[in-house]
Amino acid sequence: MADAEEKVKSVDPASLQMIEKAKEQEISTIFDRADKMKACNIGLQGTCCKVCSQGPCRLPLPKGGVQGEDTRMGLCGATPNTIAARNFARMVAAGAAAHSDHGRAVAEVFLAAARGETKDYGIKDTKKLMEVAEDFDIPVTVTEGEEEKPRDPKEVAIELGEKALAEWGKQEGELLFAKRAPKQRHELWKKMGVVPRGIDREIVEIMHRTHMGVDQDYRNIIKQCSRSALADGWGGSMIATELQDIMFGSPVPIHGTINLGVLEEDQVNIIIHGHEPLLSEMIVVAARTPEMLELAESKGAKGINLAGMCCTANEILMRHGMPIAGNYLQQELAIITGAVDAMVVDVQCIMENVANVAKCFHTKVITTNPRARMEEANTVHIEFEEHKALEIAKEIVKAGVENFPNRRADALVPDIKAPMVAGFTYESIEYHLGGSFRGTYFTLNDNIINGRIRGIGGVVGCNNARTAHDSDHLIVVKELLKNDVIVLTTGCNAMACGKAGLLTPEAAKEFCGPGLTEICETVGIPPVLHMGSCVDNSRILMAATGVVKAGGLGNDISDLPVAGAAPEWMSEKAISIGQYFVASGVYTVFGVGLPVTGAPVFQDHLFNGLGQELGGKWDVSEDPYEIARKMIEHIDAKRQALGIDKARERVLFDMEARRQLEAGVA
Ligand code: MSK
Repeated sequence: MADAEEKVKSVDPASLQMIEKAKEQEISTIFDRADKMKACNIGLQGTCCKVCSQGPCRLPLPKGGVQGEDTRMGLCGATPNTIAARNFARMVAAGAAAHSDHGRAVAEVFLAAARGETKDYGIKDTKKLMEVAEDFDIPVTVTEGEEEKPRDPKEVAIELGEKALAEWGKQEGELLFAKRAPKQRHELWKKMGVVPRGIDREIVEIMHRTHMGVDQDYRNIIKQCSRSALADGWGGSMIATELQDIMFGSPVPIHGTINLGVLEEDQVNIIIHGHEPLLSEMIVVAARTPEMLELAESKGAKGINLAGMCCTANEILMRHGMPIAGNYLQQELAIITGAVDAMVVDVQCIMENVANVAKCFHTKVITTNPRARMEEANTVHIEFEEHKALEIAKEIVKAGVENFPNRRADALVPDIKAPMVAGFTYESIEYHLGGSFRGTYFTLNDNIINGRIRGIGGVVGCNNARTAHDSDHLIVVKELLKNDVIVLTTGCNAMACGKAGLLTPEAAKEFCGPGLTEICETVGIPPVLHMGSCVDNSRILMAATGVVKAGGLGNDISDLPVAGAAPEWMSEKAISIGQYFVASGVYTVFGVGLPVTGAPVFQDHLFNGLGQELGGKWDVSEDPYEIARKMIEHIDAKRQALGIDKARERVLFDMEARRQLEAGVA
């Protein structure tokens, strides 16, 4: 496979070192498997139907495209549009379910904590508790005689927990956070009939409608996609973010370090990988107890080093400044360092192969969630239970510490890591770019209007083994920065940016156009604002809403000079996120490819039809430069529509800059 070997697998030097080590030791990683296994062409087009046992019916595009009438159909008569729309909808349902089930688990623990049923969790942000309670129509004051007094936070928290949890099972009405959206957006949703009723209901309805022989109109299917995705973004995900902030503390900008070099050769290294912060918060507490530190010392270790991976990493970074070992495509590579004593996993984005890689080293893989166990005999299951969370966290840390003496001599940690600043939220952006006195997004808007900031790019999402690791993320983000577009980021994109040094205030001078450089230097912020994990994309929705509400840039999110992208997306959650951004009015461009090309009419509906209905629409490009160009063009069109466009030159990368970026050195 000479050809495959020449393909750039990553632009991250630490990852490349470990990919090389894996090759030398003949350990299979996703990077080799991506070379060996080609994707199914019909699946890629989205036109393989397997919703009944008469198929799978495969409807690839004919060579040269559809000429004349499209007569393709499955055994039941399902058209390519129906099939692709059903497949797409099921991705939305799975993604919305994953985020929302995370949110449900948080709401359950929140309620247990509020009721005093678990002593290990409490309320850390009372101010936010009261603010969120008000959005849930919960009274936060009581009248005593003539005096109005704040209500007991405990009482408010119980009521909030109950109301939040009820959002999953509601059958009618509207999700309570729907009215957080700009008024015009909320009205549009009502007019279109896409305001979510209850979180579970919308997801179940997608599964029903996409069952064999039910919804046979791709436009009607995609309408339910909007409703279900909105139940994720403005429901399950937003509730998760808000309740996590109240319980664990709202993030504020904080320093951190990222990349495989955060692993310490002389300490116990425990990687916490997955998504839900419920257990990882407790593991942070457990690892700092004298009992665990003494145990580590007795085993010959100089301490206990906790490092995160994937979105759990973002959660514990944002609130505790804990180091991040890497993003999605680095999970096998972290174990290949030989320095990981335990990898603790919960839900989502955990590759099954980590158990196989762990067999080649001493690493203990510990599953912790009843919804996500592993078959491999070398994994152990220590189940999280909120009523004895700290006790279980200690048991997990102990397992990692006791494994330290089993480490082999050939551990090799790449000496590569980068400093970064994370922890930006809707509220902290308001503070940094609006000012504590004004308490709005006024200054941000002002700088968008005067053109120093050309627009806002939300760049988020996964890594994908079909593209060079981190490369497309970085190209898109650097192109935007060069053109004065400030970037809000979450998930694995945030980690790619962190590794490349984009999450520091100093990055502004090196990477940004003059207007954005001036703002970042004046305010002292990085040009890329790390806003958290996948569920924290809800923070981006709230930031966009904050901009609308501050005034001067239209009345709806769809009026703003804003665009979204997921250059290296891979998970179903990304599709749900994309759909809720689109339904919220955001032009959203995905990289890698979307599984809709086999159904051109349905694709056109996503790429154009939705724009007319919702003001937001999908787009796709496998070229990251084109993704950035499309985003900037959209931003400029919005500036023009708002009458705030100025003659300004777009900065284009010359060939040398492109080559350097592709080589990962720019
Ligand atoms: S971890 S969903 S690979 S962003 Fe949230 Fe990264 Fe995508 Fe998982």
